[in-house]
Amino acid sequence: MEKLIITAAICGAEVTKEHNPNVPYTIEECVREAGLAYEAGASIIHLHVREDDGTPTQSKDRFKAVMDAIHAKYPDVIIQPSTGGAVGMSNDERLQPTELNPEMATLDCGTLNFGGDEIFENTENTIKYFGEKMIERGIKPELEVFDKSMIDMALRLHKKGFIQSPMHFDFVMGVNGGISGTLRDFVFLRESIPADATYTVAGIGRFEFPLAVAAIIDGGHVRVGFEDNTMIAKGQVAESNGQLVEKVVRLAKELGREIANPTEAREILGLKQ
Ligand code: KMH
Ligand code: ZN
Repeated sequence: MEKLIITAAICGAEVTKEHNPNVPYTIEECVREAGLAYEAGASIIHLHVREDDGTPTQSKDRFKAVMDAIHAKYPDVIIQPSTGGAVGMSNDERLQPTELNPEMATLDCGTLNFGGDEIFENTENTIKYFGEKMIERGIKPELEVFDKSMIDMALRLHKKGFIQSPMHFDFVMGVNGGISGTLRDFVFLRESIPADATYTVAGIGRFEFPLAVAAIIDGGHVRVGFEDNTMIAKGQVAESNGQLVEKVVRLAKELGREIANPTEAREILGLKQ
Protein backbone atom coordinates (compact mmCIF):
# COMPACT_ATOMS: atom_id res chain seq x y z
CA MET A 1 0.00 0.00 0.00
CA GLU A 2 1.15 3.56 -0.73
CA LYS A 3 2.51 5.52 2.19
CA LEU A 4 0.01 7.72 4.02
CA ILE A 5 -0.08 11.43 3.24
CA ILE A 6 -1.22 13.48 6.21
CA THR A 7 -2.55 16.98 5.59
CA ALA A 8 -2.90 19.43 8.45
CA ALA A 9 -5.64 22.04 8.04
CA ILE A 10 -4.21 24.25 10.75
CA CYS A 11 -6.49 27.25 10.82
CA GLY A 12 -9.63 27.35 8.64
CA ALA A 13 -11.81 30.41 8.32
CA GLU A 14 -14.57 29.66 10.79
CA VAL A 15 -12.93 28.20 13.89
CA THR A 16 -11.79 30.70 16.55
CA LYS A 17 -9.65 30.93 19.67
CA GLU A 18 -12.91 30.58 21.60
CA HIS A 19 -13.16 27.02 20.27
CA ASN A 20 -9.50 26.38 20.99
CA PRO A 21 -6.98 29.04 22.16
CA ASN A 22 -4.30 27.46 19.96
CA VAL A 23 -6.06 28.30 16.67
CA PRO A 24 -3.43 30.39 14.81
CA TYR A 25 -4.14 33.94 13.61
CA THR A 26 -0.75 35.71 13.48
CA ILE A 27 2.13 34.78 11.18
CA GLU A 28 4.14 33.48 14.15
CA GLU A 29 1.22 31.35 15.33
CA CYS A 30 0.77 29.89 11.83
CA VAL A 31 4.47 28.98 11.70
CA ARG A 32 4.21 27.37 15.15
CA GLU A 33 1.15 25.28 14.24
CA ALA A 34 2.47 24.32 10.77
CA GLY A 35 5.82 23.36 12.33
CA LEU A 36 4.28 21.18 15.04
CA ALA A 37 2.12 19.43 12.42
CA TYR A 38 5.08 18.94 10.07
CA GLU A 39 7.33 17.61 12.83
CA ALA A 40 4.60 15.16 13.84
CA GLY A 41 4.33 13.78 10.28
CA ALA A 42 2.20 16.07 8.11
CA SER A 43 3.60 16.64 4.62
CA ILE A 44 0.88 19.05 3.45
CA ILE A 45 -0.37 22.18 5.19
CA HIS A 46 -3.84 23.23 4.02
CA LEU A 47 -3.71 26.95 4.66
CA HIS A 48 -6.21 29.71 5.37
CA VAL A 49 -4.88 32.99 6.69
CA ARG A 50 -6.27 35.58 9.09
CA GLU A 51 -5.59 39.14 10.10
CA ASP A 52 -3.95 39.34 13.52
CA ASP A 53 -7.42 39.82 15.08
CA GLY A 54 -8.66 36.55 13.54
CA THR A 55 -10.61 38.00 10.58
CA PRO A 56 -10.31 35.64 7.60
CA THR A 57 -8.63 37.13 4.54
CA GLN A 58 -7.58 35.87 1.10
CA SER A 59 -5.04 38.71 0.71
CA LYS A 60 -2.20 37.66 -1.56
CA ASP A 61 0.27 39.62 0.59
CA ARG A 62 -0.86 37.93 3.78
CA PHE A 63 -0.63 34.48 2.13
CA LYS A 64 2.84 35.31 0.84
CA ALA A 65 4.01 36.45 4.27
CA VAL A 66 2.70 33.30 5.97
CA MET A 67 3.90 30.90 3.25
CA ASP A 68 7.37 32.47 3.17
CA ALA A 69 7.63 32.30 6.95
CA ILE A 70 6.61 28.61 7.01
CA HIS A 71 8.96 27.72 4.14
CA ALA A 72 11.85 29.61 5.78
CA LYS A 73 11.73 27.09 8.66
CA TYR A 74 10.32 24.05 6.85
CA PRO A 75 11.47 24.37 3.24
CA ASP A 76 10.15 21.06 1.93
CA VAL A 77 6.61 21.10 3.32
CA ILE A 78 3.84 21.30 0.69
CA ILE A 79 1.64 24.34 1.26
CA GLN A 80 -1.86 24.10 -0.16
CA PRO A 81 -3.68 27.45 0.07
CA SER A 82 -7.46 27.51 0.26
CA THR A 83 -9.41 29.07 -2.57
CA GLY A 84 -12.59 28.51 -0.56
CA GLY A 85 -11.75 31.35 1.79
CA ALA A 86 -14.75 32.29 3.90
CA VAL A 87 -18.46 32.35 3.02
CA GLY A 88 -19.41 35.50 1.07
CA MET A 89 -16.04 36.26 -0.56
CA SER A 90 -15.94 36.95 -4.33
CA ASN A 91 -14.28 34.56 -6.79
CA ASP A 92 -11.35 36.83 -7.57
CA GLU A 93 -10.83 37.57 -3.90
CA ARG A 94 -10.71 33.83 -3.20
CA LEU A 95 -8.30 33.13 -6.07
CA GLN A 96 -5.60 35.56 -4.87
CA PRO A 97 -3.24 32.95 -3.35
CA THR A 98 -3.10 31.11 -6.71
CA GLU A 99 -1.17 34.14 -8.05
CA LEU A 100 1.70 32.92 -5.87
CA ASN A 101 1.88 29.72 -7.98
CA PRO A 102 1.64 27.23 -5.11
CA GLU A 103 2.06 23.53 -5.91
CA MET A 104 -1.52 22.79 -4.87
CA ALA A 105 -4.69 24.66 -3.95
CA THR A 106 -8.22 23.63 -3.09
CA LEU A 107 -10.99 23.68 -5.69
CA ASP A 108 -14.45 23.46 -4.19
CA CYS A 109 -16.82 21.47 -6.40
CA GLY A 110 -20.29 22.68 -5.45
CA THR A 111 -22.59 24.86 -3.38
CA LEU A 112 -23.83 23.84 0.05
CA ASN A 113 -25.61 25.07 3.14
CA PHE A 114 -22.98 25.99 5.67
CA GLY A 115 -24.92 26.29 8.93
CA GLY A 116 -27.49 28.90 9.97
CA ASP A 117 -28.21 31.23 7.03
CA GLU A 118 -24.80 30.72 5.40
CA ILE A 119 -24.40 29.36 1.88
CA PHE A 120 -20.96 28.43 0.52
CA GLU A 121 -21.46 29.27 -3.13
CA ASN A 122 -19.64 27.52 -5.97
CA THR A 123 -21.64 27.66 -9.20
CA GLU A 124 -20.68 25.55 -12.19
CA ASN A 125 -19.12 28.62 -13.84
CA THR A 126 -17.13 29.37 -10.69
CA ILE A 127 -15.72 25.83 -10.66
CA LYS A 128 -14.84 26.11 -14.37
CA TYR A 129 -13.16 29.47 -13.77
CA PHE A 130 -11.12 28.17 -10.82
CA GLY A 131 -10.22 25.01 -12.79
CA GLU A 132 -8.97 27.05 -15.75
CA LYS A 133 -6.89 29.33 -13.52
CA MET A 134 -5.26 26.32 -11.85
CA ILE A 135 -4.37 24.70 -15.19
CA GLU A 136 -2.98 28.05 -16.42
CA ARG A 137 -0.86 28.43 -13.27
CA GLY A 138 0.32 24.79 -13.06
CA ILE A 139 -1.41 24.18 -9.73
CA LYS A 140 -2.70 20.72 -8.76
CA PRO A 141 -6.23 21.12 -7.40
CA GLU A 142 -7.39 19.25 -4.34
CA LEU A 143 -11.04 18.73 -5.30
CA GLU A 144 -13.05 19.50 -2.19
CA VAL A 145 -16.26 17.51 -2.25
CA PHE A 146 -18.84 17.89 0.50
CA ASP A 147 -21.34 15.55 -1.17
CA LYS A 148 -21.50 12.84 -3.85
CA SER A 149 -23.00 15.25 -6.40
CA MET A 150 -19.77 17.25 -6.24
CA ILE A 151 -17.78 14.21 -7.42
CA ASP A 152 -20.17 13.98 -10.38
CA MET A 153 -19.62 17.68 -11.12
CA ALA A 154 -15.83 17.22 -10.99
CA LEU A 155 -16.02 14.23 -13.35
CA ARG A 156 -18.19 16.21 -15.81
CA LEU A 157 -15.81 19.17 -15.77
CA HIS A 158 -12.86 16.82 -16.14
CA LYS A 159 -14.43 15.49 -19.37
CA LYS A 160 -14.79 19.07 -20.59
CA GLY A 161 -11.13 19.85 -19.85
CA PHE A 162 -11.48 22.11 -16.81
CA ILE A 163 -9.81 19.60 -14.48
CA GLN A 164 -6.88 17.35 -15.40
CA SER A 165 -6.04 13.72 -14.52
CA PRO A 166 -5.05 12.17 -12.24
CA MET A 167 -7.57 13.83 -9.97
CA HIS A 168 -7.06 14.22 -6.24
CA PHE A 169 -10.17 14.52 -4.07
CA ASP A 170 -10.77 15.65 -0.52
CA PHE A 171 -13.91 14.09 0.95
CA VAL A 172 -15.08 16.63 3.51
CA MET A 173 -17.58 14.64 5.58
CA GLY A 174 -19.84 15.76 8.39
CA VAL A 175 -20.39 19.45 7.54
CA ASN A 176 -23.90 20.55 8.55
CA GLY A 177 -25.30 20.77 4.99
CA GLY A 178 -23.07 18.17 3.34
CA ILE A 179 -22.76 14.38 3.38
CA SER A 180 -22.57 12.70 6.81
CA GLY A 181 -19.44 11.11 8.22
CA THR A 182 -20.73 7.54 8.37
CA LEU A 183 -18.74 4.60 7.06
CA ARG A 184 -21.52 3.85 4.57
CA ASP A 185 -21.18 7.33 3.04
CA PHE A 186 -17.38 7.08 3.04
CA VAL A 187 -17.58 3.87 1.00
CA PHE A 188 -20.11 5.53 -1.34
CA LEU A 189 -17.70 8.41 -2.05
CA ARG A 190 -14.54 6.36 -2.40
CA GLU A 191 -16.27 4.00 -4.85
CA SER A 192 -17.43 6.95 -6.94
CA ILE A 193 -14.00 8.27 -7.99
CA PRO A 194 -11.92 7.03 -10.94
CA ALA A 195 -9.43 4.20 -10.40
CA ASP A 196 -6.44 6.48 -11.09
CA ALA A 197 -7.61 9.15 -8.62
CA THR A 198 -6.27 9.65 -5.11
CA TYR A 199 -8.21 10.93 -2.13
CA THR A 200 -7.85 12.26 1.34
CA VAL A 201 -10.64 12.33 3.90
CA ALA A 202 -11.43 15.21 6.24
CA GLY A 203 -13.91 14.14 8.90
CA ILE A 204 -15.54 17.06 10.68
CA GLY A 205 -15.70 17.05 14.48
CA ARG A 206 -16.26 13.60 15.98
CA PHE A 207 -15.92 12.00 12.54
CA GLU A 208 -12.24 13.00 12.23
CA PHE A 209 -10.50 9.96 13.70
CA PRO A 210 -12.97 7.20 12.71
CA LEU A 211 -12.73 8.35 9.08
CA ALA A 212 -8.94 8.60 9.38
CA VAL A 213 -8.90 4.91 10.33
CA ALA A 214 -11.17 4.07 7.37
CA ALA A 215 -8.81 5.84 4.95
CA ILE A 216 -5.71 4.31 6.55
CA ILE A 217 -6.99 0.77 6.01
CA ASP A 218 -8.43 1.59 2.57
CA GLY A 219 -5.20 3.05 1.15
CA GLY A 220 -6.46 6.63 1.09
CA HIS A 221 -4.97 9.67 2.76
CA VAL A 222 -5.97 11.72 5.80
CA ARG A 223 -6.58 15.36 6.68
CA VAL A 224 -6.85 16.52 10.28
CA GLY A 225 -6.52 19.92 11.92
CA PHE A 226 -8.30 22.71 13.76
CA GLU A 227 -10.24 23.68 10.61
CA ASP A 228 -12.11 20.37 10.92
CA ASN A 229 -11.86 19.45 14.59
CA THR A 230 -10.37 21.10 17.68
CA MET A 231 -10.62 18.17 20.11
CA ILE A 232 -8.08 15.40 20.67
CA ALA A 233 -10.74 13.23 22.38
CA LYS A 234 -14.28 13.72 23.66
CA GLY A 235 -14.29 16.73 26.00
CA GLN A 236 -10.54 17.31 25.59
CA VAL A 237 -9.29 20.35 23.66
CA ALA A 238 -6.25 19.59 21.47
CA GLU A 239 -2.95 21.21 22.47
CA SER A 240 -1.91 21.77 18.86
CA ASN A 241 -2.41 20.63 15.29
CA GLY A 242 0.70 18.55 15.93
CA GLN A 243 -1.15 16.55 18.59
CA LEU A 244 -3.91 15.72 16.09
CA VAL A 245 -1.32 14.62 13.51
CA GLU A 246 0.50 12.52 16.14
CA LYS A 247 -2.71 10.63 16.82
CA VAL A 248 -3.09 9.76 13.12
CA VAL A 249 0.55 8.64 12.99
CA ARG A 250 -0.07 6.39 16.00
CA LEU A 251 -3.20 4.88 14.43
CA ALA A 252 -1.38 4.34 11.12
CA LYS A 253 1.54 2.61 12.85
CA GLU A 254 -0.81 0.29 14.72
CA LEU A 255 -2.46 -0.58 11.41
CA GLY A 256 0.83 -1.09 9.56
CA ARG A 257 0.74 1.96 7.28
CA GLU A 258 3.90 4.03 6.83
CA ILE A 259 3.86 7.82 6.70
CA ALA A 260 4.92 9.74 3.56
CA ASN A 261 7.40 12.58 3.82
CA PRO A 262 6.90 15.60 1.50
CA THR A 263 9.11 14.12 -1.25
CA GLU A 264 7.08 10.90 -1.19
CA ALA A 265 3.82 12.86 -1.07
CA ARG A 266 4.90 14.78 -4.20
CA GLU A 267 5.58 11.47 -5.95
CA ILE A 268 2.20 10.01 -4.98
CA LEU A 269 0.34 13.15 -6.09
CA GLY A 270 2.40 13.72 -9.24
CA LEU A 271 3.67 17.13 -8.15
CA LYS A 272 6.87 18.52 -9.62
CA GLN A 273 9.87 17.65 -7.43
N1 KMH B 1 -14.23 28.05 4.71
C1 KMH B 1 -15.15 27.40 3.85
C2 KMH B 1 -16.23 28.35 3.43
C3 KMH B 1 -11.56 25.34 1.17
O1 KMH B 1 -10.64 25.58 1.94
O2 KMH B 1 -11.38 25.26 -0.04
C4 KMH B 1 -14.51 26.81 2.64
C5 KMH B 1 -13.34 25.96 2.83
C6 KMH B 1 -12.96 25.13 1.66
O3 KMH B 1 -12.69 25.95 3.84
ZN1 ZN C 1 -10.20 25.03 4.00
